[in-house]
Amino acid sequence: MILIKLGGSVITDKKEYRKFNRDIVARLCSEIKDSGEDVIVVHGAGSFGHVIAKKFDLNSGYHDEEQIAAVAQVCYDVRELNSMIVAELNDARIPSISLPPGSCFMMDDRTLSIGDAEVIKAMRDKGIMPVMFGDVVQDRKLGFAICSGDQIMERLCELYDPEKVIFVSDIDGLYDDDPKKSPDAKLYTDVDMDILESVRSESSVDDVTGGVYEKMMSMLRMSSGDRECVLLNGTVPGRLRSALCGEDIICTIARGGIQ
Ligand code: IP8
Repeated sequence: MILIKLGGSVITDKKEYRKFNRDIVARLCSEIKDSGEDVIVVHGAGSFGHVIAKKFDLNSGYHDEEQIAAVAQVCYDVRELNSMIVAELNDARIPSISLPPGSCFMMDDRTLSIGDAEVIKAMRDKGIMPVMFGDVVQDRKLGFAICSGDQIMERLCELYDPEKVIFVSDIDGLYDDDPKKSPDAKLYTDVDMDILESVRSESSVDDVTGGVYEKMMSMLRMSSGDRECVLLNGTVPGRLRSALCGEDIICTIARGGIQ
């Protein structure tokens, strides 16, 4: 089984509140179907989640009555995004059902627990893909907290021990500088813990690599043993299908886990 996260930067326009990239998602779903691989898809929230979550400081947990309406709005928005993605998966003949983490699971001080995976397993046994996504989840300590798609990927990795993990974004992989601003930025084809620490220490790239750093750490945690964790550009047609089929592509591969 291969675990795939469709990142918010590729499925939405992160600059515009609730802008869905339907054509790209439809193509990515066809690429998954064409590969013939058994997969589980998770997706991020993009502009359906981050805009309001940031405005109302939802990741700090409950501290203000005004946040409650914002929690409900974000949950509504990410469920709408999820419905559109599930529709595209079903259109591509990948039978799929929405599984909102915020409606099924709890967090404890920002850590998601999928204690009982029976529903996930029951769906998969019938050839149906449960589709989870970045959501606001009730938290025993904080009231509520943001659960990222990356954290769901890590839990699914523990449950399913996938042969490969793929993160689909809108950049070719991890760079030593922001590729959208610096045309000379160098792409890292392989990343281990040492390389990641050196990228972090370059002060000129802190904003961009701040987000990517967390993602790469999460990828490294999932890359223990023989398992490769791949970060690739889903805006380029064919790359996801090639990665699923084991072909060489432009990407960054995390290896070796975290020592
Ligand atoms: O896009 C964030 O999930 P991510 C979830 O996977 C929300 O980081 C609600 C902002």
